[in-house]
Amino acid sequence: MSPQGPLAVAYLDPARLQLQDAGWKDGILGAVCYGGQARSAPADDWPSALVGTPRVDAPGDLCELWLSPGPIRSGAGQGVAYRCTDDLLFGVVMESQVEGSEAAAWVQVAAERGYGRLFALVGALGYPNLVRTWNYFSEINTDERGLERYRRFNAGRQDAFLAAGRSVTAGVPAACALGVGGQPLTIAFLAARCPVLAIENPRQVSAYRYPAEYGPRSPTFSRATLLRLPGQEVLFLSGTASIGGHRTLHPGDVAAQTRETLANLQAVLDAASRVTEGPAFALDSLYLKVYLRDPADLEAVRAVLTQELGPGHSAVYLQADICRADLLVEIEATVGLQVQIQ
Ligand code: 3EB
Repeated sequence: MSPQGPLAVAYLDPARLQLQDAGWKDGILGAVCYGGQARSAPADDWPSALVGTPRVDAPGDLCELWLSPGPIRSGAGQGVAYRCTDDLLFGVVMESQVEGSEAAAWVQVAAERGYGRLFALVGALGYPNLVRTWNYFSEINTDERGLERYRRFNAGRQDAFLAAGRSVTAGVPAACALGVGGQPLTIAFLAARCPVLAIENPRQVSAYRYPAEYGPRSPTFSRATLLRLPGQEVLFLSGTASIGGHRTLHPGDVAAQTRETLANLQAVLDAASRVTEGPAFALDSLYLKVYLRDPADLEAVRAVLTQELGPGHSAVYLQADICRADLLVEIEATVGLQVQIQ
């Protein structure tokens, strides 16, 4: 595994990790392992997120490995395991459910604490710029004392940004937030020493400006971030769904939601292509991660992707709850780095 730039990613079945040579781990920043069978981390000596999203398009689990030619250092702080290069830091924050009096608004408390620890860590180590966060927790659409859990998560997340003295609009990370049964709050993140360029979608109201009908505190994320590393530009596209302006479009119609989502991804790519120093970003060259609320929608969604992107496109499908009850599908992607699929 020798990525050509400072950052690369590999996708493989975690069952195969043990079969590799001893030295291969040196290039790994961290891992996010997706799948219902992912009961244990592939190794305990680097940051690993275990995300219980069943894979719906193939058997087995999917392990996403973030790679760098290094040199890579390991550490832990604020209870967070991390690995870092001179440019980048990858870590995983977990907050388990607390029983008792706090349990009522658990996700809100957990998000505030988890992001608080994250900010303390990256601040102390000198990687202040959040590039990308991946957020997973259980029962995302469940009402928790009169407020949907996702909305409580948004309140806790935004409070942590404010408590850390951070803007909740400018330069916020690309992100996704998905519901996974039985999942403790799990936040995988990539942070950088260098500034990160946030990119918005002209077809959508910025999430951090969503009106109060979507909850008392707006979600704190950008539609995409562009990371400029030495000799490499990497674009992180946030989880993207069938939202126009701030409204859900095509409720109940998964094929139409998929087409709308692709139009949104295209609009974000167009915006990013206006600021990149490299060639324009193309939708059909992305490696897509597709979250489906209902696994029975696999063929309908895949048919749209094949029609719009051609049979050569790359996508992997996972089952998860999307953060609005009327959204059936959400798609995220990363582009500009070498992707190894094994
Ligand atoms: C949306 O556009 C759909 O709360 O971190 C997408 C990506 C969504 C990230 C988050 C939520 C988040 O509002 C949901």
